[in-house]
This record gives sequence, structure tokens and C-alpha cells, in this order.
Amino acid sequence: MVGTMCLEETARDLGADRVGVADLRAAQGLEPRPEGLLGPYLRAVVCALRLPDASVETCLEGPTPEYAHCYRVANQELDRIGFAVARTLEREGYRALPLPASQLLDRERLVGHVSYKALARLAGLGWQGKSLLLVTPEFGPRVRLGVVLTDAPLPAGRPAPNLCGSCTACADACPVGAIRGVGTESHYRSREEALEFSRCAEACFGFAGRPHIEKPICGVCVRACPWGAR
Ligand code: B12
Repeated sequence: MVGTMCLEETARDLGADRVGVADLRAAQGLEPRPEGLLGPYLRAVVCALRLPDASVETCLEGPTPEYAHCYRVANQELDRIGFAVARTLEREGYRALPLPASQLLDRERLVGHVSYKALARLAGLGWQGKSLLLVTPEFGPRVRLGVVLTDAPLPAGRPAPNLCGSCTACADACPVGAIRGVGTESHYRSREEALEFSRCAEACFGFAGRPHIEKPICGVCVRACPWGAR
């Protein structure tokens, strides 16, 4: 049987900074797209790839071309890592589906295949911060996430406690004041609970129109989090 160590080795050799496994039985209520996406699978292997600090630190008021470049490369790297992890699992006789690092499946509702932050949290990689982002103890929110669904019965992690406390650095820094500054012990019931969602989304899509950005990104709440700046 394929071990978590062997998978971690595959992912780490290709550059993943953290690897965790989520038990999909704990993922009830996640509303994947298509609806039956998770059905054939038992676990999600979640990889976190750290963004270079210097690129994140350029995001003072919004995204910069340097950050946009790292965003694009990180997506490619995560797709490569996910593909290799899936092939490793397949060679051991399991079913494994790598999901794209960045793909909007519904442009109106602004959703992807399934919430990677939720899966990363269930895998024990970090907690859901006030910015709604996954905050890792090692790199704060300065990571991008990749997911591979599998029927391999890998040992799964457990959610970590939320360590944001009374900090509101992300909310204070948000260029459009979209982060409400509300904490959660586990996870938010809706995006609206943590964010004025349309403000956040409109700002990100607005930034996409700037030269050399092209994607709906921001990076200011990512930069401001003290867990990443340590
Ligand atoms: C659509 C999308 C966007 C949209 C909408 C953003 C938003 N705020 O929702 C736009 C384009 C605006 C956007 C912006 C950004 N995004 Co974006 N985005 C996505 C994408 C493709 C889909 C998200 C989705 O489907 N959400 C559906 C909702 C319902 O889920 P959610 O947002 O995760 O929140 C819920 C769950 O997490 C739930 N939850 C948590 N745990 C559990 C457990 C259980 C059991 C349940 C039921 C629920 C639950 O609580 C939340 C409220 O309901 C994901 C990739 C992915 N497939 O996850 C990347 C992703 C979330 N984005 C990411 C990033 C980094 C950003 C930006 C910083 C842009 C940038 N790169 O500079 C901003 C940050 C905005 C912000 N503060 O939230 C990263 C986050 C990494 C991290 N460290 O957390 C992701 C994961 C991409 C990746 N591959 O790493 N994004």
C-alpha cells in the first residue's frame, strides 16, 4: 500500500512545502462541482506551495506584475505536483484525480471544483483566517494550494486550532475594506460572514484590468498577515 511518506516525497521532490491528507467523510456540506465529484473518493491529498516572500511583499496596495508572475508560476508548479502525485497513486493501483490549481467553474457564483481551503484545513495544514484564506503556522497565507482526490485509504490529518486571536492586520490592510474582522473557531458558514464578498471580488476583477496583471488577484491581505511575515 502506498504510504503518506512516499507521496510526500513525490510532492516535496517537486517543490511542495507542505503535504496533508483530508478525510472526505469530514467534508460533508462542501458543495463540490459537479455535485458528485467527491463520490468515488475517500481522501484529498493537499499540497501547499510557498510563494517567494519578496514577491508577496510587493503587494502594498494591490497586485504587482512581479506578484502576478509568481501567481502564474505557482499554479503551473502545483498542477505539475498534483499530476505527479496522481500518477504515483495510480501506479499503486488507486484512482486519483488531480484538480487544477486555479479554475473558475462558475463565473457568476465565483466558485471552483471544491473549496481547497476547506480541504487544507481538514488535512491539518492550517486554519481559516479572518481574510477567509488558509493560514499556515509556517508561512501564514503565503501559500497556494493544490488538491488530488483519491480512493487510497491514506492516514488523514485533523483540523488545527485557529490562532488569529484578536489580530485584524488583514482587515486593516484590505484596500477596499472588504474584510469584516470576524473570527471563527472552525470555519465560516458563508463567505459573506467573513467578507463583504462583492467588494473583494470586484476589487480583484478590477485589478485584472491593470497592465501585466490579467487575473483577478490582489495579494494585500496575503502580505499583511503577521503569520507570513515572521
Ligand atoms: C473563486 C476564487 C476566487 C474568487 C472569489 C474569492 C472568495 N473570497 O471567495 C476571487 C477571484 C475574487 C478570488 C480572490 C482571491 N483568491 Co481565490 N480562489 C477562488 C477558487 C478558484 C474557488 C473558491 C471557491 O470555490 N470558493 C467556494 C467557497 C464557498 O469556499 P471558500 O471560499 O473556500 O470558503 C468557504 C469554505 O472554506 C468553508 N469551509 C472551510 N472549512 C470547511 C469545512 C466544512 C466541512 C465545510 C462544510 C465548509 C468549510 O468556509 C468558507 C465559507 O463558506 C479557489 C480555488 C479552490 N478551488 O478552492 C481560489 C483560492 C481560494 N484563491 C486563493 C487566493 C490566494 C486568492 C487571492 C489572495 C488572490 C491572489 N492570488 O492574490 C484573493 C483573496 C480573496 C479573499 N480574501 O478571499 C487561494 C487561497 C490560498 C490560501 N492561502 O488560502 C486559492 C485556494 C487558490 C489556490 N490554488 O491556492 N479567488
